[in-house]
Amino acid sequence: MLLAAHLLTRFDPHTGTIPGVGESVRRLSELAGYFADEAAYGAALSKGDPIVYATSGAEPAAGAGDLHYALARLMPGRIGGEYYMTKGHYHAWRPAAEVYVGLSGSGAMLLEDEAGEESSLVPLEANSIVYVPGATAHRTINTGATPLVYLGVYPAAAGHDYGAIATRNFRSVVVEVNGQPTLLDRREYLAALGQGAGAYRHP
Ligand code: S6P
Ligand code: ZN
Repeated sequence: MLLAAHLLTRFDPHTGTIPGVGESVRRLSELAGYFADEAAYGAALSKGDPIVYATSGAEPAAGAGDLHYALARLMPGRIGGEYYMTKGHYHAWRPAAEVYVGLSGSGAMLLEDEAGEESSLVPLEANSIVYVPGATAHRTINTGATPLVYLGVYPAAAGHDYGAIATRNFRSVVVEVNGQPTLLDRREYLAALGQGAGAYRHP
């Protein structure tokens, strides 16, 4: 059955908003434990609690073959050397893949396999599409100076598993080194910060 109200959604590619649809907002205070440099995180939070990212989801239908999608706006910024980023997650239904379409701004997606052995940093910007395979942890990172806006499309049955990332985080961090986004081993970055490998939570 064609549900006319669900067939077309107009959105603003510069803000990642859908007129008339509320956003789900993630502020800096909700990202405790995600950024590697805990001293820099505490210092930033003492100055305010800015919005780091906001999402607007659409769930037109929830049948076995249906799709859900979400627009997101990830703000520019850094905590220490690490760029503003999303929490990141696996899909609760592990085989569920996802397609990301960059709409404005510039950044990247950090993708990791579940064993934590492989990390890929894939550019995400206007006119680019990133395919996230199933069973892959995915986090979006804004490496630019303007909001990074993108669309993600995923199976309605995907669900979100934040627990694994909240517990052990990604194996890699993306930090600015000599003005360039650089993928580093979390353990080595923490050692360089003087926080020691004890703060590295991946098994
Ligand atoms: C949903 C999709 C995105 C994220 C968004 C926020 O499957 O991957 O819409 O929800 O990038 O990230 P997170 O990790 O807080 O859900
Ligand atoms: Zn996802």
